[in-house]
Amino acid sequence: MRGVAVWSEFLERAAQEAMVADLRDVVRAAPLFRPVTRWGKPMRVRMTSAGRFGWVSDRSGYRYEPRHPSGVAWPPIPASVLAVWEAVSGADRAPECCLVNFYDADAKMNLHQDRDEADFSQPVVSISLGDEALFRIGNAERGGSTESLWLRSGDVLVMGGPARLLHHGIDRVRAGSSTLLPDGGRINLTLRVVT
Ligand code: MD3
Ligand code: FE
Repeated sequence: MRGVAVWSEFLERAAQEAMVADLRDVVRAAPLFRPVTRWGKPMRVRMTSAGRFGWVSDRSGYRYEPRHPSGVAWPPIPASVLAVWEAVSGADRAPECCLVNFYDADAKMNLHQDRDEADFSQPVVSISLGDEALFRIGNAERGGSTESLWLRSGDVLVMGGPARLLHHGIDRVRAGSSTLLPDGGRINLTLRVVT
């Protein structure tokens, strides 16, 4: 799909459950927070990170920081998550950030580009867990045609090469479509090389 490699059901149920358990440790050390845009508008998605850097947004803008807003270092990226990068990325570097996005039933993410990283030749790997979400992908420039795909729990995407700078977003989450998370919702992990 537009140069994005789609690995449907890459993770089986037991592997998804183990990854969620690992992510509970991440969120305990670095609690989810709701970033605001540089215009002060709260985002719909709650976030945290693992790794050497985490992605933050506030009135100063979007950037990577070595610490959670509370001042603690980000916890390490779980081995279960690193193993997915090793298996699918084809990259010669390790990821420096695992951004954790949590979507409740009403959350969405507007079309955007990921361009806060220094080296766009490095891919981004995405892992979906929990409720299904309608993913939309467009073009490197703003506007033009888009394509949509429902992402399901255990699906993995790899954005490399020209796909790395395509606009993308999440239009909606299908509440109650997965039993993975006891209280529902969707987790998306994106693994990135930052520097
Ligand atoms: C295509 N996350 O965190 S993952 C993000 O489901 C983000 O939470 C969405 O966009 C989510 O920045 C989409 C799939 C994805 C991630 C990065 C991409 C698709 C991409 C980078 C370039 C092109
Ligand atoms: Fe993105």
